Amino acid sequence: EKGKKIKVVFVMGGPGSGKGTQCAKIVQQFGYTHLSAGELLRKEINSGSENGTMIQNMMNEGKLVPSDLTVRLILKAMQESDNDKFLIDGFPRNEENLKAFENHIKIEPNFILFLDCPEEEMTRRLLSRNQGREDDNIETIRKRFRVYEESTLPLVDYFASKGKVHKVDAARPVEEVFESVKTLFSSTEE
Ligand code: UP5
Ligand code: MG
Repeated sequence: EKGKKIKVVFVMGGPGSGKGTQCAKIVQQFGYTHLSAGELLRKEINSGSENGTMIQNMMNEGKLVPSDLTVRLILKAMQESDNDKFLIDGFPRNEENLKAFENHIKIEPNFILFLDCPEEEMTRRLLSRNQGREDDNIETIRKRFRVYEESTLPLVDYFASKGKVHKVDAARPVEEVFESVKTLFSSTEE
């Protein structure tokens, strides 16, 4: 609805930290619209878009696709929704992503949900996921972790310096993680 204040939460965390899993539960309980940048990119590949091959190649190398492309997909999905609150999952992943987002939309995230999980546990989860994701092989997983460490974690630190980060211990079972997530989201509903 026009004029209504839009609420955005960035959901950040490493590959396999449980971003998608927790977002699905937040949607059920709190009525957000879930936009996973990775899912939007995978849909773009499957739609036979002219960018499909490029996106697929970058994902298979664990690399980040050009910011403008990802931002365009996110904005389009936001515009197609009537909702006024969004979980943006797996984005931004580096400073350039954030700049591109800010250039297109004058919205500050309300806060960042940061799912903190050790690599060992994330590796275990990704290798046993079995959902046919081409990037769930040990070579690509290692590359995804490297990009996460080099580009995404510094961005989490940046948001933390602005007091925007709510860190949750994501190494626990799904329901336990969600208990913490639930407490956080309950405290931010007005
Ligand atoms: N699982 C979940 N929670 C669990 C728990 N608490 N205990 C035990 N098991 C748990 O979970 C992963 C697996 O673990 C599942 O089997 C789940 O059941 C289990 P999931 O919720 O899927 O974790 P998630 O953090 O969403 O992992 P995902 O693999 O999606 O994270 P990535 O960040 O790697 O993937 P994404 O799709 O976001 O990005 C993929 C690629 O797209 C990137 O590598 C990059 O190449 C590209 N990309 C961009 O270029 N730009 C972007 O902005 C975004 C993506
Ligand atoms: Mg995911």
